Amino acid sequence: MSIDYSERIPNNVDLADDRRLQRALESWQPRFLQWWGEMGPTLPTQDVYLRTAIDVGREGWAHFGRVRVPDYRWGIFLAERNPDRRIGFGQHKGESVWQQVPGEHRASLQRLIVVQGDTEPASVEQQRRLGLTAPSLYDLRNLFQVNVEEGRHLWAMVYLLHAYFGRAGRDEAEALLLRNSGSEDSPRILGAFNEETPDWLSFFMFTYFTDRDGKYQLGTLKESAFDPLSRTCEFMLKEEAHHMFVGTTGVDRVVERAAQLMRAHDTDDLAPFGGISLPVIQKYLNFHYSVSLDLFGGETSTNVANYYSSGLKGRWQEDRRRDDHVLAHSVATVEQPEGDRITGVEHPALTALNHDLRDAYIADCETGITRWNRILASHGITGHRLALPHVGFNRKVGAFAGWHVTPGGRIVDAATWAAGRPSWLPTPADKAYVESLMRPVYEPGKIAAWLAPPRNGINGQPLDYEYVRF
Ligand code: BYC
Repeated sequence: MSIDYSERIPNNVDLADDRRLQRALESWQPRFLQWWGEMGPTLPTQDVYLRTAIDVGREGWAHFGRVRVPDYRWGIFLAERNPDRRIGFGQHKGESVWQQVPGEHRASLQRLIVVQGDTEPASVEQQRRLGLTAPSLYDLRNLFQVNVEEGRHLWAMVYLLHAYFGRAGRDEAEALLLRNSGSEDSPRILGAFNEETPDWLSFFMFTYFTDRDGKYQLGTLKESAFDPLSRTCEFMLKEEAHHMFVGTTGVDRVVERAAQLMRAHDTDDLAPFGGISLPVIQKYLNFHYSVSLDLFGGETSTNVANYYSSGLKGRWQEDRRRDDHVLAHSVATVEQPEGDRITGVEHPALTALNHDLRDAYIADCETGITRWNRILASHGITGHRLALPHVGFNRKVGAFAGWHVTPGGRIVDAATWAAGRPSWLPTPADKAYVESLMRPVYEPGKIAAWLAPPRNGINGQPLDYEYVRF
């Protein structure tokens, strides 16, 4: 199912057949470009070696080439339609999927699409200054790739709002460009998207932990009975894989350089040698992991029970679950704080679905920890381990909000928390140190000293390829 690039808005949804929709989106397009100009990457470039989607099929969907970033062809790409697709869960299980939005689910679906859409431009805003300090042209190119694709994911949600939600949808599409990350007056909807991404260690942690929340949320929306949403998310997930690759391998490289310096100088304090010490890496990890856990909403939620029962949002890999896919009589155990202990409490499985998704996410996050500890071990470093903090650590949303929980999972009082905080979360001094390492390295093949080089180039290109030209 190839994409028509002769159109003003590249698409595979036969936009030309619906003049009204086409006109509406064409009038949103200049506003998007204006937003990109004002809130997108600040670094001017001549061109960047980027991939662009040319097909939505399994093989060969991407084309690589040098692109002037403002000329990137953002468009509307949905995975191929399966005419036999049926609803896989909830009260409508077994019925045909919906090609239109049922009136009774309009508000909820719109809300889910707006929340999803809001995160995409938010991340571009958070990352807009990182181009000024990239550790290599390879990394700079990856940043731009992530940014243009987040821009396209915004297009994906805006298409749904315009095509299926009438006037209210068009208004929401406008509003997606008006809220801004970190703004006092009109912030982005979800907490993590109002945090700063001021340095590249934060960027790697963000693409590891926060983009991974995106993978899981998109995975649940891919199950949706609303077929256009499902198809959109299916294709977005393809693009998302590279974003998490950037995070995984980015942290790999920081850990690798830390390990090399620890061995070479027989010390844990890497500041004199221009590396990032493991305790600082751990603190950044603690921060990004805990704010990303907040993105799953409350452990128990009637919203999610309703989304599931009515077919709007499924579970991660719904079709691999061996149960009735209705869950009316199932229960699940959820940890929650009680006095000075954390206990498991049984809830109806339906209300615990955010927790269910979060569990799958946590298991996935553990794979990164295993890999980074393996890198340390391969350098003979056995006394230090990275670890995920306890789920209750540093939480603002859900059962642990308002509680003080240590990374090890102990409930403590406010004073103990305040005393421990500098060893658990990045301090102003940690941030200033990481910031001091952020110097652009824009000579082809060269790389900043605080991280190891990548193992491979992009799309088979050598590491000294000129990935970005100025
Ligand atoms: N911050 O019933 P509750 C991505 C609100 S990332 C602020 O516990 P629910 C990406 C909630 O909206 C994936 N508010 O939770 C990554 C609700 O408000 P209303 C983004 C929050 O509804 C990197 C109230 O609190 N996609 O794609 O079951 C780069 C009670 O909530 C937060 C999605 O999230 C928070 N953290 O689940 C680029 C998917 N958490 O409605 C992109 C769409 C909760 O009572 N969204 N609230 O006014 C959803 O599925 C759900 O809305 C949530 C919350 C999972 C977010």
